[in-house]
Amino acid sequence: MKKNKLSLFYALLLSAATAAPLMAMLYLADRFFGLAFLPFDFFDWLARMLPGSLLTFGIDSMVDTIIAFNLGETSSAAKTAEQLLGLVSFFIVITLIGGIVIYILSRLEEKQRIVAGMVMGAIAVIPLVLISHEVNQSSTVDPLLNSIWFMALFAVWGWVLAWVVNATLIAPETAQTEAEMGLDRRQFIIRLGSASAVLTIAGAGLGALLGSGSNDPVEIVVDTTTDTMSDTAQNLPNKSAILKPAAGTRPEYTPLDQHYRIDISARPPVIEPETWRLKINGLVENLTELSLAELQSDFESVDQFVTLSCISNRLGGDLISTTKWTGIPFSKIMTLVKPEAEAGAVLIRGADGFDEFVRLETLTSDDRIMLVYAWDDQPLKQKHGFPLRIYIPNLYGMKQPKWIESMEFVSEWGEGFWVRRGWDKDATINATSVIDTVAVDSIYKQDDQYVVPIGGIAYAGPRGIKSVELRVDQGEWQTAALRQPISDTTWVIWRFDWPFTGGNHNFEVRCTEGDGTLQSEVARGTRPSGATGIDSMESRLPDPDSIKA
Ligand SMILES: Nc1nc2c(c(=O)[nH]1)N[C@H]1C(S)=C(S)[C@@H](COP(=O)(O)O)O[C@H]1N2
Ligand SMILES: [Mo]
Repeated sequence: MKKNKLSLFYALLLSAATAAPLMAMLYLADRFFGLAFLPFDFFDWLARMLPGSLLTFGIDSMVDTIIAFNLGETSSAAKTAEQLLGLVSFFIVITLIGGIVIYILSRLEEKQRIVAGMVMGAIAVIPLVLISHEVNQSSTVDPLLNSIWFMALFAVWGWVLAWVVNATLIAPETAQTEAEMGLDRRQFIIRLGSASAVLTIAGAGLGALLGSGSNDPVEIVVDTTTDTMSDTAQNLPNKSAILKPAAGTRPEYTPLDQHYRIDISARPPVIEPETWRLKINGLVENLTELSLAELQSDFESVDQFVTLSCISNRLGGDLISTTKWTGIPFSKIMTLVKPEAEAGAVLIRGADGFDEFVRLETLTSDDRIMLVYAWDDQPLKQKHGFPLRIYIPNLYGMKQPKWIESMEFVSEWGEGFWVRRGWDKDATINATSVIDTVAVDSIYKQDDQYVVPIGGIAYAGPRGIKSVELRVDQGEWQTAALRQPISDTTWVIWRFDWPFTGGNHNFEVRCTEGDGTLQSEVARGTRPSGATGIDSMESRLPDPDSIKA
């Protein structure tokens, strides 16, 4: 009889076989009914609990991988990597819990196992229920219903575990020898594994197929023909600018579906526009609540073309994008709520639990600061902060909360989400310049000489760009031509047409801010204050004499 008890290793093996279908069921329910998907909640919770350095290390390693393997655009690939990490870590946790449950069950009387399994399953899920309750913002279902669903599902899971234990332990009794017993167990685990795989694939496949999109209830689908540029993109304020970008320069106005996205949740919070209110409280004379409709109709809207950059954007990276922001000037809110004299800062909270303090001094320093409800002339996309975010020029994205729920006027500034995790407390944008292209395919002849267009962007937030310089093979810095920017808060496109010589060349770029300050040439990584340094590119050019006209 003693031999019949399961080893911990075997218990874990059996448990692993049940973990995948369990996750598939969670996924199915999420896709069909909008129930919370525990694996992502678990990861979001981990991300909030882990020390900042570890979190940054994790994100950095993912970005490294993405860059190394050229896995496409950084921010969406990072989001996918996060979700994968969520699935893997959840699988491990479930396997461990299930392994322990099996281990215990195998030591109970056979009659007790089913009830004990169901009870243990339901108890084991309680911490996960609490976690989900704490962090989930994307489920469209009442939290109580979510909790009931989890308890029920995990009770069933416990029942399955008990069944698995019974099946494994009963079978060997009919076996005559230990060798046969081992064979039986092996056959059983193979069958269990196959059943598990079939269930998992069926569940996940069904979820992906039938429930696609059901999780984005507020995503407003506008029929924009994907290949053509939006009206806004075609009618930019600088459309008559003379200088054309060198071929291969990133789009001056980022197509909205290509705008980078960075935030702390595997899935963006879902906010119902009808019930959502912006709450403004704390040290103000007029405590105020505003609906989205009121924000849009009671105040005159303003527009600003903005380049937003993440403090995690590496030198030459793609966590920087440009679009049109629409909203109301923050000064109008100040007039409305009348801050008290002691107010020194505003604590802005997002629906995802993100928070950030901004000094009142900063909030009143620039009349372009605004509460934003539209991007690219459309309501904010869910992932970009629907229904409301803030724009504060001169600061990296980490200081500009999305999904704003409340703004509390407080006496003193404090550390916000990323500052508590070791990032710069001011997060002022660093001037940066980038080479996007050495357009070898666009070589052309000018005054009897072949030239190659070289181009890219330069950006110093609202401080503007005065000049951009390029140097080839460590030679003299030479002034590039600048395209008139879309606005005084967007990046500037530069271009340098170089009368080249054949062979391999090294190109470097640097810029000077509006007030004459040269950008930092010191090579420095993103953490804690944003990357700086000289961006460079190597390129091989043909021998001009060998080019046929
Ligand atoms: N509520 C909330 N706001 C947030 C964040 C977040 O995680 N939660 N991330 C910030 C960071 S780090 C950046 S770079 C910008 C990115 O905005 P985007 O994803 O719309 O491009 O949002 C900022 N606002
Ligand atoms: Mo960021």
